[in-house]
Order: sequence, then structure tokens, then C-alpha cells
Amino acid sequence: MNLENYQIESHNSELLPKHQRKLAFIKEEVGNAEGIIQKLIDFQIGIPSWALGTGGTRFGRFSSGGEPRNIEEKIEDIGLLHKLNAASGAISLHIPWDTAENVPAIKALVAQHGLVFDAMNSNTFQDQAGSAHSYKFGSLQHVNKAVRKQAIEHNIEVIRQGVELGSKALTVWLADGSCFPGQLNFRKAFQNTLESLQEIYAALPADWKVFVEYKAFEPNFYSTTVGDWGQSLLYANKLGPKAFTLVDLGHHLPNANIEQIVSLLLMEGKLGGFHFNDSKYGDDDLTAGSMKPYQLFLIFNELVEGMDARGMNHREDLAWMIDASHNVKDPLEDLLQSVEAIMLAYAQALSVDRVALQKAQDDNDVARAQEILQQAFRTDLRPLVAEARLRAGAALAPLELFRASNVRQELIKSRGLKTVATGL
Ligand code: LRH
Ligand code: MN
Repeated sequence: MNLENYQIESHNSELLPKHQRKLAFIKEEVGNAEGIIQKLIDFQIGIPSWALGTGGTRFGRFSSGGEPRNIEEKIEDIGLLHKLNAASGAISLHIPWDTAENVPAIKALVAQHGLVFDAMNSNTFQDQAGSAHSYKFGSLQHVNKAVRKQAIEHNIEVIRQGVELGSKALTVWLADGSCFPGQLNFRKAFQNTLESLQEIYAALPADWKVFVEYKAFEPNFYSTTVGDWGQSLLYANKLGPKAFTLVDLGHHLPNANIEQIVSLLLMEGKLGGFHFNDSKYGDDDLTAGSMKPYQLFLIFNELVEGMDARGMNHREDLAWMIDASHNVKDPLEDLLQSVEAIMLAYAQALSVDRVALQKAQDDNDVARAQEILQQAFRTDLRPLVAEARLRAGAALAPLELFRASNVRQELIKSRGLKTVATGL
């Protein structure tokens, strides 16, 4: 389903007067409003191909209808999101769920929607039909060399497909671990995984990166072989300069200080990117900013401070991706809300008075430091995020226009009610 420019223009013209009033007010309030708007226009978020359908859980899956049936329809859906908010400019594919039959056609379709290929994702957490070996007891960690070899070859195949498509990174998330004490020799599991990752690393083109994604638990519930930021950093440091850690916000133990982890990984030059989502309990993969919006702001506060300290390019130097799964909401509406929450947290972080914060920290003026951060978080910067969309030719209120255009109904008409998107 396509949205035409005239639909966006008529939507914006209705909302323009109110938007301009709010924008004028906030420009008075916030120092570098123009600088922030420009940074927001430049900022692009990668959309996971596996989050365009209804994920569901082991207890049930309730389809919202009109889900993409193939990679072409997934690209169209992300193209629609990008048309609505001009900030969803990349697709992150998961192999084998998204293996492209006709690579030139897929590359042309992605370009037609103004998208690029973000990191590729390998999958050695499910057994593929016809595969010689099972990953029941792990993949890169496996005690059986033949299983490790199969998993290594899969990752190298994912790199090959990514090179053809134009991606520049591989994300490796391993379900590997153990469910009971005694089941696994942790040291051997680490060494097997490292040796396997070294073979995958050796297959990386010179201009590629590999992201080692850590996760505390699930599907293993006693140990995970890449279980936290320290273990991921250990692998990344031992692998080499093209290896980085990847922070999925839902992959931490309760109350972990993720913003501190981010600041230290950035300081070490080993932060590769993010899988943004939110959670209340485990890896809930909920809408970004829906449970802990202050934490999302604090993470971006450390990112802006740390990236500027290293002279990094905010848009290019880290991988900004969403990783979510939808059970009760329309997948596209959920992704629009996640992008909005991420852009807002970034805008708030850009508005922090860094000179005043530095002084408050040097003076150990704790209350003053708190006030400076909370001022940025409690100032409604949504007009700046909307203005960035407007200047980029997108919608002032993407979710409203999505609904007003009956997108889901149109998708159900063209694709049917019972379609199932490949993925989780
Ligand atoms: C694991 C994970 C990983 C993906 C998968 C879909 O929990 O976050 O990033 O491969 O979700
Ligand atoms: Mn993830």
C-alpha cells in the first residue's frame, strides 16, 4: 500500500497552525532548537523485518491481519513507515526468514522506498529443515565440532547474502547456554564460541562490522554463553577491531544500569549499536519508551555525551535498530510509536545543558545535576521531532495519518486476514 504525497500534504496542512504555535513556543524555551531539528532529520532507525507481523508467545498468537507474506511486502511496509516519519530508513533482515530469491529486484525495491540495508542477522537458534545437525544444545559453543562448523558456515553464508544486498554488518545473537548446573563447561563453551566467531570474523569484508549481541537468559535459563556486556566485550576485544557489542535493551537482568553500560562500552570504542525496545520483566520486546522512558532518555544522554567526546558521527557511527515483537497492537502502529519515542529521547538528550551539567558534577551539586537532566526530560520537545518530519516531507502526526488512511484495512483487503509473516 502506498501513501501519496498529496495525502501527507493535506494531513499536514490541517495540523500546521497548531504545530507552528507549539514550535514557536519551544524554540523560545530550548537553546539550539535548529541544531536539534537538523540532527533529528539526519537520524535514521533500522526496522527489523521480523517485527512487521504479530509475534505472539508460546501461549498464543492473535494475528492483526494483512501481515506481509514475503520480503517484498516487508519492504513495502517499512517503506510506508519511512514515508510517514522519514526516520525508518533502513531494513534489518534475518536469515533464513528473509533470504532473497531475486537479489537485483530486492535491491531495486529497497532503493525505490528510499531505504538501505542495516545489519544482517544470522539464526542458529532454530533448526532448519534438512539441516544435518541440531542446535538443541547450542551452535557456536557446541561440544560437537560438526555442529559448530554448520553454524559457522551459516554465518558466512549470511555475510555473503549481505554483501550482495549492500549491508555492512552482521549481528550474531546466540541462544547458546545451559538450563541446568553441570550441563555445560563454561570455559570450553566460551572457547568454542570464540574460535567459531574467529572463523566468522575472518570471513568479514574489510569494511564490515560484526555485532556480538548479549542476553541474560531465554531460551536457556541457567547460563547464556554471551550473557552480559562483559562477556560480549571480552569476545569483541579478542576478535579484533571490526567486532563490537550490541545492546538490546531487553537483554539485561532487572534494574541493570544500562546507561552506565552504554557509557563504558562507548568509552572503550566497542559499542556497535542497539536493539531498541522496552520491558517491565524479561525480554518483553515492547514499544520503545513505553515502560521506562526516563531510562531511554538517560541512555541517549550518555550516547550524546560519549559520542561527542569521541567526535563520532551520530547517524553513521552506531547501528540504530529496533527489535520488538507485537502481541496485542498493530505492528506498524507499534513501530511508529517506537520511532517517535527514540527520536524524542534523542532530542531531549541533545537539549541537555552540558556546560551546566559539567559544572554541577564538578561542584558535586547533586540536586542541580538532577534538575538539569529532568528539565530536558520534562520539556515537551515533540514539536521539534514533528518539525524534523515536516522538513523531510513526512507527516506531522504519523499514527493519525496511518489510521486516517485505513492502512491496516487496505492491507487486509490486499493480503487477507490470516496471513503470517515469517519471523518470531
Ligand atoms: C533475541 C533477539 C535477537 C534476534 C531475535 C529476533 O532475543 O533479540 O536480536 O535475533 O531477538
Ligand atoms: Mn535483539
